[in-house]
Amino acid sequence: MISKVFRAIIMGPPGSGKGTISSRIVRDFKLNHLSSGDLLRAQVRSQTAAGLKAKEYIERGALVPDRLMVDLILDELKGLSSTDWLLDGFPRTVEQAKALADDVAVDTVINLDVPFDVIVSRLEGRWVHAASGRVYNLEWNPPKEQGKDDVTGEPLTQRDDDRPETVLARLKAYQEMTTPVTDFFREMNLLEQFTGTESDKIWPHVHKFLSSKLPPTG
Ligand code: G5P
Ligand code: MG
Repeated sequence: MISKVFRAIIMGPPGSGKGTISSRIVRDFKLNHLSSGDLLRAQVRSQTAAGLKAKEYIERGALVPDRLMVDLILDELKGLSSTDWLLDGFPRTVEQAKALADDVAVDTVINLDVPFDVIVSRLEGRWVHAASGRVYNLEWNPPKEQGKDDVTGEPLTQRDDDRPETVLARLKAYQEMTTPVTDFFREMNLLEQFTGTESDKIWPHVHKFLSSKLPPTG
């Protein structure tokens, strides 16, 4: 069997379940998960030059400028060049998609098509473990112990950009800037669309699709 690295992208509106589905993909297929949002938030916490610049955009639910994003992500991907990876939240503009396509060959793009009306309430109830990116929802998948991460026991926090007015700005940015990216990948015959309102119903379809591309490891 020819051994080749596998490169996947997961896309979808804010709150569509990219992080949730990614953690299941990582569990079953052992891809390296790189989330652009988690990476940015780590840069903000460490107060790097990129983090300081990105902060004001993230806080108002706007997209961080392309140049900064492309440099940050392509640099991270260099470190993962010999591994299978899953990129979550990048690219988000056609400019970013072109820069990525010029640099690496992507095998597939998983697009989570979740209606906007179910998203806002999900994000109000989201709590995260910032260091790992693990996500919880008070109603849907609460932590075992209230306010604490299941794995480390560390405190959970809420994201600043999950306030309802910021969520609306993020959805608008998605509609305007990221929907054209799905067309870009569709034209390249790379887009696999998964439509639904519940991650548990979407997940078996994603699992089946990925199993046809690479064997599950666990
Ligand atoms: P992020 O961090 O990439 P978003 O907005 O794309 O942020 P987000 O909010 O991280 O996406 P998600 O990962 O798609 O959402 O969703 P999730 O965390 O798995 O699930 C959301 C919530 O719903 C959780 O509480 C989960 O438990 C719950 N949930 C999941 N499934 C279900 C279900 O079936 N039912 C229910 N009831 N609940 C469920 O980007 C953040 C910011 O960073 C910048 C931008 O400023 C962006 O706004 N940024 C970029 N800027 C420019 N270019 C880029 N490439 C950028 N990437 C990030
Ligand atoms: Mg996420």
